[in-house]
This record gives sequence, structure tokens and C-alpha cells, in this order.
Amino acid sequence: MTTAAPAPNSETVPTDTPLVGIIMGSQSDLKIMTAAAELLRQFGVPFELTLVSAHRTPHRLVEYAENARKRGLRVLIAGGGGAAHLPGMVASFTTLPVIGVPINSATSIHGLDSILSMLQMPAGVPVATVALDGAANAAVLATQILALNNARLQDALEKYRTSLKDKVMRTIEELRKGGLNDD
Ligand code: RP5
Repeated sequence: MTTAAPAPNSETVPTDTPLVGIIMGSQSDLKIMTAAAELLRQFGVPFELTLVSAHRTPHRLVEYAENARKRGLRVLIAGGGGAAHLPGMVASFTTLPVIGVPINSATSIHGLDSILSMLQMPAGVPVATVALDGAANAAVLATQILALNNARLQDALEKYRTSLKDKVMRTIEELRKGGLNDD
């Protein structure tokens, strides 16, 4: 009887192996989805970014989703607008966590179409849907998943949270100096 090798985790996979796959339905989604790439780069999470369209390249979708785990990917971030079927269909071909980013695309009815397409998944095949155009939060969530067994990423997330707090505190201080807040 052969014993299957243990699945690599975020600490055993070589650091140059992408752990997060960022995919999106169209080049028009790039302007939103680059926020996820920028944040993952800031956290030091290896990622890849490419286009996979549920409707225009359906066979590529199947191939990407079915091979994602064996290529070393651990979390998928999928963005789409309009009839945003990409995250849901990807989730149906893999048991990796899939984070969906509904996009307010030019063709959409203010993004409500994307949100509803992505959100209402059937029981058993979830997509963790973030806010409309919420690519940055998708990157934070992906990093939180990877940080479950990675102390360096936990540290990076703590520092990020501190930077958010510091920004608020700086603004409060500026308001105080300007006489607009006398807390
Ligand atoms: C979706 O349709 C894409 O994710 C995009 O948000 C939207 C519009 O695509 P384009 O017509 O701009 O390529 O599949």
C-alpha cells in the first residue's frame, strides 16, 4: 500500500511557488483586482495573476481549477462582473477555499448582478464573497487563511492592522490640532 505524501502547507511549499491564484473574467477587471496583488506583495505572499473566463474560456476554467491544488496553490481569489459565474464554477471543481470579488463592471447594473451571482451558492459549494470591488479584503482574507500555520504572515497581518489603526489616530490628531475635535 502506498502512503500519499502529506499536502504541503504554506510553510513547506518553496516561497517562490504561488500560494494564491488571482483570477478574473476579463482584462476590464484588472483595475479592481490589482489591489489584491498589491496587498499580497506587501504581505510577502507568493501569488499568480491571470485571466480565466467562465463564459469565454470555459475549458481553461476547468483546467485551472482542477490543477490548482497540485500546482501548490492554497487559496483562490476570483473576480468577476455581470453574470459573475467564475468563482462559483471554480469552487465546483476544487476544494481549495475560493474567495469571490464581485465587480461593478461597466456592463453591470451597478454591481448588484455580480453580488447576487456570486453570493447565492448552493449548500456544500461555498464562495467567500467580499464586498463589491473588495479585492483588498480578498487578499487580507487569503493571507489570514495562510497565516493559520505561518508565523511570519501572522506578524505581517498584525503590522497591517496596526498601520490601519495608526492612520485613524493620525487623522484624529490632525482634527484635534485643527480645533475640529476637542476630545
Ligand atoms: C465578466 O463580464 C467580467 O468579469 C467582466 O467584469 C464583465 C465584462 O467583461 P468585458 O466585456 O469588459 O470583457 O465576465
